[in-house]
Amino acid sequence: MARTLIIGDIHGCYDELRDLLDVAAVAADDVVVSVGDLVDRGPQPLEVVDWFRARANSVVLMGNHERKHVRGVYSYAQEVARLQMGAGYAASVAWMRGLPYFYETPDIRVVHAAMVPGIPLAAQDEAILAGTTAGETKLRAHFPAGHWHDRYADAVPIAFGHHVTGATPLVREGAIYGLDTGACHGLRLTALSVPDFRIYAVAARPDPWKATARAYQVPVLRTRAWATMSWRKIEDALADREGDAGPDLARYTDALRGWVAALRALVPLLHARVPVLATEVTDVDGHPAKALLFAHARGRLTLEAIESRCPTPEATLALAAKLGVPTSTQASAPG
Ligand SMILES: [Mn+2]
Repeated sequence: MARTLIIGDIHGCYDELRDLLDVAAVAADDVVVSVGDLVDRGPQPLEVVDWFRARANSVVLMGNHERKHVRGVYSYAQEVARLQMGAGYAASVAWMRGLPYFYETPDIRVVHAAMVPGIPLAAQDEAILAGTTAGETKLRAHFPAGHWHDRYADAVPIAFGHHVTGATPLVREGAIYGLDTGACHGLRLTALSVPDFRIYAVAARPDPWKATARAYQVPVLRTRAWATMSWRKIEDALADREGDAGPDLARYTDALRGWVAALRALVPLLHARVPVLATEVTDVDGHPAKALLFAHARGRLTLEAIESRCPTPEATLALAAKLGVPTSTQASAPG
């Protein structure tokens, strides 16, 4: 008889998914259900997504991590996943848009994060089901003390993920099955088989997210639009990293800070350039730097005025071009 195999948060851990399917001896007519959070943190998100997209008897629920991609709410883990998935990213996110928020059979209910007991799944708040930040806040309002699943007494048992329960699942037989056993943090990937209510689990590789976070520090920094960022934002972005510093990080950030310093050093040169330019220009009115030339003519050209016209690398380079100051060494951010 065909089973339903419900798998906890996979988070890009494709090797562990394959191990788990082997251990559970999944057959073609078994229904494989993911509680959601297929992507982010682990090494192979696209392989995981493609496996589910290609499998006929499968269901994937909307996790809070899929919601982030669907809504374009990016923090570091989403930026890494976008790079990992490369050319397959856009189609994967388009597919994520259509994911359901729950799955239900006469034997089992499945949600990503939580539900309010006693209310039908179709009437639940999607933010609570998916475990978004707003959903977590709403859930706390329903359960100011304790967990939603402590109060769960509905007739059909429920499986969910979202909160890491440790290396073993959170089980109250016949009632609740918390299946997020932290695969992406190096613990385990766990599944519940229904209707036999048997648990399968496999060990994860050593801390996949730690390794992935390190490996993608420089690739993620390379995607930043440095040229149009303020000096403060550049400094914040360089300081903002996830996990231990990877081997290439210091080299890249040093190169970028050197580029910023060279651009900042242009400002006094641009200030000093205006009086010289004034002696060269015959048609001040038609010159691209006419405002600065007029300010100089009135004796009002301050260093601060130049500074305020250089809020970003791009603006600094543009002003240098207007004033005829060569910038070949500062022209582009380090690659
Ligand atoms: Mn998760």
